[in-house]
Amino acid sequence: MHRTPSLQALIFDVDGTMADTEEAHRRAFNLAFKQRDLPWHWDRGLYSELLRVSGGKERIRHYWRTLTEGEPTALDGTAMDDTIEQLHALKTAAYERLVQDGMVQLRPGVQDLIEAARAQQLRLAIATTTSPVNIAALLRMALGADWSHHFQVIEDASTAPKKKPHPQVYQQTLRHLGLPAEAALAFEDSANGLQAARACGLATIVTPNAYTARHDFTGAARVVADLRGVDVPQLRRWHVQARTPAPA
Ligand code: XBP
Ligand code: MG
Repeated sequence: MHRTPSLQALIFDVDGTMADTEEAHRRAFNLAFKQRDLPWHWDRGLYSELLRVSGGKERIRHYWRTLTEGEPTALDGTAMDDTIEQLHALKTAAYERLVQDGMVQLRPGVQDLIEAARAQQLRLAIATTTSPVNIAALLRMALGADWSHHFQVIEDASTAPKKKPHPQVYQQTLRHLGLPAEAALAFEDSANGLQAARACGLATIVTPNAYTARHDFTGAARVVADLRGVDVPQLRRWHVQARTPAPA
């Protein structure tokens, strides 16, 4: 009989899971558009739709294409690529300032769980589609200058260019951990993230937020409001339950 490996690693998504960052991202995108004198403004309703496209650059490109659908755009591909790169650099700088100004905190229970997991020798990893600058800005504020020592593997937009729901970021995380999916739990907030984790066979704990509350979380091992009070024994129980086939 195939024994389920014990729980050895926790793999965290960043945006929306470790912290409610998307409001800061949304403001940063709008600041960048303003800096480039573009008449674009992403309100919460539009941003909620645009969040179905993972990756800031991909999101800008998707939005731009919807604006110019059917029209011969004045910009050729290279000019559009350059403009998107410049806009995203402005946005990332604006996001970093907003985080440094204290706009974003870790969600309830996240820091306690990270510390408890480390104390109980669970390995920690990050699997995100966001940019490395954004991870550092958030976790330096939340966990201190040595934040990266908490995580053995960090896979992000710079190392896994194919964005969720593509499973690349989770595939690379598991490979660099040297673990099978059965030995880990993933933590996500969105349908794209859940699909990427499930595509790798990862049991996934979902903590929705205001932007993702209505997403489809079919296949999640658990959907909980947040990680408040969730400890390592609880995760071990969820891990065993997720890997135990339901009675026929
Ligand atoms: C969420 C994303 C990111 C952020 C914006 O990442 O899709 O694109 O919205 O960050 P995850 P960037 O939930 O996987 O952490 O502009 O750097 O992409
Ligand atoms: Mg997320």
